[in-house]
Amino acid sequence: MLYHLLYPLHTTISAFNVFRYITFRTIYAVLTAFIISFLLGPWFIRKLSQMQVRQFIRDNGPQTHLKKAGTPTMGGSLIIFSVAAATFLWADLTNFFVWVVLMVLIGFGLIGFIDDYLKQVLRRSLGLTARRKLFLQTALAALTGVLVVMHPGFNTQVTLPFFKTVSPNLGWWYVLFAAFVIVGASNAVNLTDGLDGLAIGPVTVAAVAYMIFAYVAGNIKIADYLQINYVAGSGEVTVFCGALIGAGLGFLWFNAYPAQVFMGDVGSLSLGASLGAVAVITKQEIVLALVGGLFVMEALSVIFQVVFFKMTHGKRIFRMAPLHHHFELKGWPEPKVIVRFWIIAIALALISMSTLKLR
Ligand code: 57M
Repeated sequence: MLYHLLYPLHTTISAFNVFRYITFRTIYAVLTAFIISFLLGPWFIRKLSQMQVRQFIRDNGPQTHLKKAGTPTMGGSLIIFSVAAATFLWADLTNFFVWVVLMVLIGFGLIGFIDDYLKQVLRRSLGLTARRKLFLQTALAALTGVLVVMHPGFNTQVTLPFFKTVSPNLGWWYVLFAAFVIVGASNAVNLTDGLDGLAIGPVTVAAVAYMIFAYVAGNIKIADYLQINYVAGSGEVTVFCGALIGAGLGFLWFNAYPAQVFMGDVGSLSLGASLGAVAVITKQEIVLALVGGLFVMEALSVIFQVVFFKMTHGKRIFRMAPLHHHFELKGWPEPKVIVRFWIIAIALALISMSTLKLR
């Protein structure tokens, strides 16, 4: 919005030329989203409490979690509001990809919202059935895939990290692939969201990595120099990633141990899906498994645990899945698990950035 209002005035006020730059607008998107979520946070948490939007805790989890009963949840709605408002203010709203990522953020947010709402109304920790949730997620992710594949100039090749000459062209199969990336990311972040700050920290780290990927993919000179896929228009997604970072930090302020609020499915599903959509748009799809390696680890721990549990009629690989519960039950204090997982997420994001050069 500000870009459309103020940039045209640069002919009279030359300082307004600065609104042209993605870097400038991204910095302000970070700050705007941070300030919104930080300032509205206390009011929003109070409202959630008054409306009795409080977490029900399952009694089969680690005992340390029982004291978390009653913590307000669905704080993800504030993250979505902050990201959308900051993107709206600072991005070029004629850009197609900006609308695609906003659609994914809000659409997956709605799915999560329905799930959370059912949990609140039914007053138990189960919401939408897994099958219904997966159906809604897949439908929205496939629509996203169709929209990007149909966008003029978008190529359907997949970028393999470390191999610059191998990039298979999937044609229309790319829609399925994109849907898999988006749904997978959405669910993996959801599984990770089980300790204070455990999901939002690595989501913010991944948003930093994708902010850089989006900037280079959208800049023809840098993309050419690095020999990566140039995606015309994807540079504007940098502003969206900036808004994610700002909103993520603002939310972490309140979600840090001991959490005053949880994000709920409305937050975890939408944030994961948004990262997936950004990975698709910037053509850094496979590397998401590395940037978000922590989420992959958590999801794999669940898959292995469930398969092993079924095959052996009740034996377990981990004390409890997802992985963070395993370490909790081993006696690590919650903040130790959280910070160590953050350290892993930062290291993985750094390694993933090196794929821009190591090709
Ligand atoms: C949601 N949600 C948290 C909060 C958050 C297939 C199975 C492994 C699925 C998995 C599952 O349901 N995972 C997805 C995880 C819940 O948090 C709410 O949910 C939102 C995210 N969707 O925003 O609203 C609890 O997590 C804790 N929490 C925090 N801080 C936060 O900032 O402490 C969340 C955010 C909160 C709070 O305690 O109540 C969750 O864990 O429910 N299921 C599981 O994770 C279960 N694992 C399991 O059953 N494992 C078995 C299987 C695989 C064989 C095993 O290993 O033996 C465990 N989860 C819980 N208790 N709570 C086990 C039982």
